[in-house]
Amino acid sequence: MVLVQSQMFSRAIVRIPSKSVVNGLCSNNFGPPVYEQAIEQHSEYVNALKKCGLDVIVLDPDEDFPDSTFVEDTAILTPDVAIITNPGAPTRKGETKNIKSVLADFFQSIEIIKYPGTLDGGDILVHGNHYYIGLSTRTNEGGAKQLTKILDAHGMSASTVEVENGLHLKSSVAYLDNNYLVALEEYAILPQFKKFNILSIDTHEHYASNCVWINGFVLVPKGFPRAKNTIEDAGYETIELDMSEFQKIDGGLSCLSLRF
Ligand code: CIR
Repeated sequence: MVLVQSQMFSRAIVRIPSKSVVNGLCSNNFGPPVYEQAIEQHSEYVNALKKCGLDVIVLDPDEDFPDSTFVEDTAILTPDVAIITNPGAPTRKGETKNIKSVLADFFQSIEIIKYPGTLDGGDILVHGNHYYIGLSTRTNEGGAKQLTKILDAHGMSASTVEVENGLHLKSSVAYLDNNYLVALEEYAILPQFKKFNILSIDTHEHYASNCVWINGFVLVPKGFPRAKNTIEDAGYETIELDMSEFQKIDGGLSCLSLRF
């Protein structure tokens, strides 16, 4: 079996939460995030990215968009091309406008997902040159087809996965490296993921299946001891971060940055 190493990252883009983050979209009853705590947790997140060796590009808050701190949803970054998404939630579509100009400094080739296709970055799981596209309430068939065509033109491949639990595909699945896939137990049994060494996460710790591999470290959310142990037992050094305020509005660790 070929062990696919994850791409080493050198940079990340993040956006500081706006005061309007308290109005972020949510599907649970945790109540609104506390702005000051969100700012503190975001700052710890940036420190963790730096500890992983990344140069962090920090964008100003955008009050017009309550969910704009979740920059991952606005673009897919590959070694050759950056793809600006068309987020599936109507209140998030405008978030892409500022990202394009930031990415233009780093990518010569920029493509765009267009209406009626919709696609959120949180639905894209990368494994080497292959991209798993989650079909969710945010990402539709049209968006998946457009992304597949763009990736194909750049020598990469894609396939789709139905997202039946969780907001995005990556709310439940994370690729680390060397064939290790962290997956919520019901995703762990999908035929598409049979070839991976699965680190299975039980339903009670579902939130922790959104973790992020960065240059050998794995960022994990605080308060999920079984998931943390499972990842550490596989040989990874974890960095635990308090994500309580972002969890309240369905945001996880991967959503807070674009890594490249
Ligand atoms: C939303 O519902 O769009 C935001 N409140 C959370 C987005 C989380 N993003 C992600 O999982 N990539």
